[in-house]
Amino acid sequence: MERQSTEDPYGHYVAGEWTAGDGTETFDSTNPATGEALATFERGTESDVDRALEAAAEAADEWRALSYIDRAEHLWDIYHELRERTDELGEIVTKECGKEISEGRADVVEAYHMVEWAAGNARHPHGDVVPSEIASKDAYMRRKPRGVVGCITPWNFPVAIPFWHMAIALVEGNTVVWKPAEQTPWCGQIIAEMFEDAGVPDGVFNMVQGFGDAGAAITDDERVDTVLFTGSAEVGQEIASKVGGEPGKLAACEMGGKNGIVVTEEADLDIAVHAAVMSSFKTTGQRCVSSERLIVHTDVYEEFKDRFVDVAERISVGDPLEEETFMGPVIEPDHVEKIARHNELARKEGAEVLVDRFELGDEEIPEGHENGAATAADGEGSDSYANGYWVGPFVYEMAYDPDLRSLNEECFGPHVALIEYDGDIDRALEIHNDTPYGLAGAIISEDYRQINRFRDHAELGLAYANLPCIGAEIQLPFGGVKKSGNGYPSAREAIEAVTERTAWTVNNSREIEMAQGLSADI
Ligand code: UN1
Repeated sequence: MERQSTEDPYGHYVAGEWTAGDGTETFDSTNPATGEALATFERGTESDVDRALEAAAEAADEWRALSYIDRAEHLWDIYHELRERTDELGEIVTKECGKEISEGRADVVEAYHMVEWAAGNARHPHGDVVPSEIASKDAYMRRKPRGVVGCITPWNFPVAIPFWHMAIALVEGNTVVWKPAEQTPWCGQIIAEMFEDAGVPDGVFNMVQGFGDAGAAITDDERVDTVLFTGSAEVGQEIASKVGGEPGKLAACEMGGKNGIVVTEEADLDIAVHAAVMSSFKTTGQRCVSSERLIVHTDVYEEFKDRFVDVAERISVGDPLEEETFMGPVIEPDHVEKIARHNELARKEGAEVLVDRFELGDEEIPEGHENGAATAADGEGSDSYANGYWVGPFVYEMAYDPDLRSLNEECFGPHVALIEYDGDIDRALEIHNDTPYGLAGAIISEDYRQINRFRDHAELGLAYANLPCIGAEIQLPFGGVKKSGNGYPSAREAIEAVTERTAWTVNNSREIEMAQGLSADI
């Protein structure tokens, strides 16, 4: 991507054209490791969204008339491009959202896995042959696209999650209007260029850059048949209740969690510490599946605590472009403040603080990577990492109390509570399930009875045994229960949200015969 001047910001992609739209404001994409602007983008308005929706509605008939396989062909082009450009795009993900470089690449890999799944699925059966009570009747379930799908995606997986939503929606025959997260518009721009290069017909894929007002203009519009949302609990809840209340409109929303890992008295502590560190600190705690509660049996508590604290004290926070870095910066200054408020709240509620690296010492601030501070334009190095949004681990010990806000409210950062429990697996489950959320969680145990009890009774969408609670593969359902969401905006389950089911019944005789013994005499 060539850097443009602020006089010439990147625009929206609507009806197969690049457009500046009619907004008067622009915004910058920022490298969180340096605080420097990467590129400038038009801020979309309601009328920009209106045109995108119009284009999507107009393109719907022709797109749905194509075969599944023809639609998927366009996605295969994108699949190959994502594969070939994984390293380059991974670096852009890292520069724009601060995730360390293996995570930047993994984001792109996850994206092409989803595209592969969706495009490959075009050659799989779509629907069911269903038995009928009447021998002369044939009965089927057939799928049809719902129409226009609005996609609102977060910054923490700026390539993967857009494809979770859009690959399935498009292959199933829907047209799409997408708003990328305002923190990662550069990734949005690149993805839109891929759709353009893949020759997706005009109006089938539309992208409007912008903020929550543009997002609301998409979700609230009556031309949108399905909303797919991944992001914060507040916004997701608003969308789910608003859209859910409108007959004929569907929303599948996946939000955050206050995810927990249960370490039982049977646990292998090597696995426990490793899984807890991965779950709490990878992505600097900014996954919706990141863990903020470690619920540890009293018999192994002290040893687990010592070992976990030891790793949290030394884990590397640093240059996200370096392969050996474990944690990059957090996304933006407001997020640094939010994490500070959560750390403060824990203290106020009586936390025993075990590790506080919130304010990294000067010597811990990474030095500039030779490319790290580069803007999209100059590609030159600089040492401006001192202006990045750095936050280190905050680990605290807290006696369990169901009313503590610290144990219930999601921080979305490297902020984690150790909670000691005494008793059996049911006591651990009671503590584990006592949050408003239910997205991801794990049990670390060598006892299959404890493991199976967790599987059956943990209130979760994604449950793991002897693993971190991050790192789901795309072919599994991804969504949660309780406040974590009302649906699955990805893979097989997303098909339910972007298709209508027709119960299709055909009579093969010249008589009308009814089911349920209903008389057909007239
Ligand atoms: C998110 O945290 O917002 O399971 C998505 C994982 C990734 C997706 C995370 N595959 O960790």
